[in-house]
Amino acid sequence: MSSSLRSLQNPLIRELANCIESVWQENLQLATYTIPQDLGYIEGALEDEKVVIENCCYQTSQFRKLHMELAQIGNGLDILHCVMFPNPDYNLPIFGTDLVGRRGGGISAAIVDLSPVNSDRSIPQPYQRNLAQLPPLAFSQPRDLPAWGDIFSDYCLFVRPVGVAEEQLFLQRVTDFLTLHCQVASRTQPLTSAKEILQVVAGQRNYCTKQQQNDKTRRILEKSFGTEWTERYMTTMLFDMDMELEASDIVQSK
Ligand code: BLA
Repeated sequence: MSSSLRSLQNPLIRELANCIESVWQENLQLATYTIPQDLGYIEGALEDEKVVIENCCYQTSQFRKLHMELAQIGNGLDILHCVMFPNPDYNLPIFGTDLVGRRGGGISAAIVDLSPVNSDRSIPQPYQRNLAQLPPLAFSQPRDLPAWGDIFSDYCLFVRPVGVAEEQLFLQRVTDFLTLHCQVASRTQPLTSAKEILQVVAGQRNYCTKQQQNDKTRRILEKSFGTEWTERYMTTMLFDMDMELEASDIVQSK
């Protein structure tokens, strides 16, 4: 990924972007993912402020899309967004993280989760065993999830980290979740039953539908790019449902 935007961003965002990329590279066999040509690098203007978005995607045998986005809104706001969408025949949770911060200032929102897609809303055993062993963390400013946030697991961490120590604690927790996720995913065998595959599809569909309801993301993009473009971006680049097509191919070939 081009480091042009990253080098200008809030230091925690820069550190997290570097960390995500190295954990991916160390633990997964990354292959190219073709981003629609006009959505890789995007510039817009929000109330006369420039918005720059850089997208970086890969795919692997377990994941249909690994997506990291860096955005710079005007001179003030920096954003890191990252989601790992498993293939529909892998019963894996969805790793997601979002960081929203000020360029010479602090981070207002920091969230990370391994979100369940099972019909019983649980994450697979190997995750639970490992996550239960992580030390509990105390942040001075925990944040409440919005109503659509019922997609997140009990392990979800959503805080406003205050000071370098809390920022580093958050970074460490993301690294732990991500490393565990890549390692479990690498050992996981694909599902063979159509019924189970369709359950994963339904779980991913619910995740994407709920994330698309995040008005804070939508509003920022709409102000800069308009409603039509934003709808396309949120449903193709951020939270696409391409697993539906892939799943029907897999189920038919069985
Ligand atoms: C919150 N997301 C936000 C906020 C902004 C954005 C401005 C409000 C920050 C605050 O309340 O302090 C903006 N986030 C963006 C934009 C993009 C983005 C513009 O990713 C991309 C272009 N959001 C995700 C993912 C998760 C997520 C993957 O993209 C979780 C895994 C969560 N963001 C999330 C949540 C909130 C948030 C839960 C708080 C929403 C609320 O309080 O209503």
